[in-house]
Amino acid sequence: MNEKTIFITGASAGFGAACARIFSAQGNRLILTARRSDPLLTLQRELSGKTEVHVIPLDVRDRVAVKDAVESLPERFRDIDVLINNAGLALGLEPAHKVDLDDWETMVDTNIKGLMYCTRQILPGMVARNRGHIVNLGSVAGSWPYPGGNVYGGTKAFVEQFSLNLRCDLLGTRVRVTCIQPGMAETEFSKVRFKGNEKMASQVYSGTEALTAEDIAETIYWVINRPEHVNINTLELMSIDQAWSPFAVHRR
Ligand code: NDP
Ligand code: 8X3
Repeated sequence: MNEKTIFITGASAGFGAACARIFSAQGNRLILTARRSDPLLTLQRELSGKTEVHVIPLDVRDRVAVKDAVESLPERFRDIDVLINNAGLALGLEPAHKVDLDDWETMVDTNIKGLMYCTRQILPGMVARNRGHIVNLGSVAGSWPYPGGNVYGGTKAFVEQFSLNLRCDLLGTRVRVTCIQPGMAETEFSKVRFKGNEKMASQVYSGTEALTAEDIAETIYWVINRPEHVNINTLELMSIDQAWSPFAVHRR
């Protein structure tokens, strides 16, 4: 693959950090963003022998900050070839009538609006150059309902449909769009969902061989490295230890 400039949101942990590592190996230029700057700087030090890394502390919920971040990129990082819209989170697993409304709002602001802001800011350059690839992190939660999935699953259903609709708008260009839909993967995801409760987080993966961040990064690597006329629309993957359950039935 030719060298690319890759903009990753949520690169301070999990899938985003794993993507940074796998793409650094090809000598791609990386723009790493997330709210926490310390892990980004650590990653920059780790990868700087392999490739050029530009770090931007960025909260994707801040529309003005997203615009400033993209507009003030150094010259060498300006022509973004790949946008990995990965920043996202689930908060809580409560039934809808008990959730904290702030949690719902944070998920909508991050998983939907943040992804929209980054896409709208970076896509025009891709269209003008007639090349590019946007990879959006959806989830199995966007297709398959589960108790407590309420707004998190709703945001990921948005990500899938938005990705497909982008392809409709981009028909006739060489800009590709892919929605990756992982199942259970062991990262900081559950620690965030359970607000720092490590015990509850570890129970999610206990006794299973969950997907890893590297599994997702390798999948994204594969998707991006298909021949340029091939667009992977959606790609769902799960651990061998995860599947669906029968319909739940309430009996009186
Ligand atoms: P992690 O919690 O390990 O990483 C999430 C990343 O998102 C962190 O780098 C975090 O950085 C960043 N982030 C969160 N909020 C913001 C924000 N407002 N602005 C910028 N960055 C933000 O989770 P994963 O790596 O597992 O998750 C990555 C994506 O994959 C998410 O969209 C998630 O919904 C999705 N996903 C995860 C699955 C899983 O089981 N793990 C399965 C399916 C999908 P910081 O806190 O520094 O801002
Ligand atoms: C994360 C996977 O099953 O916890 O998107 O919703 S799940």
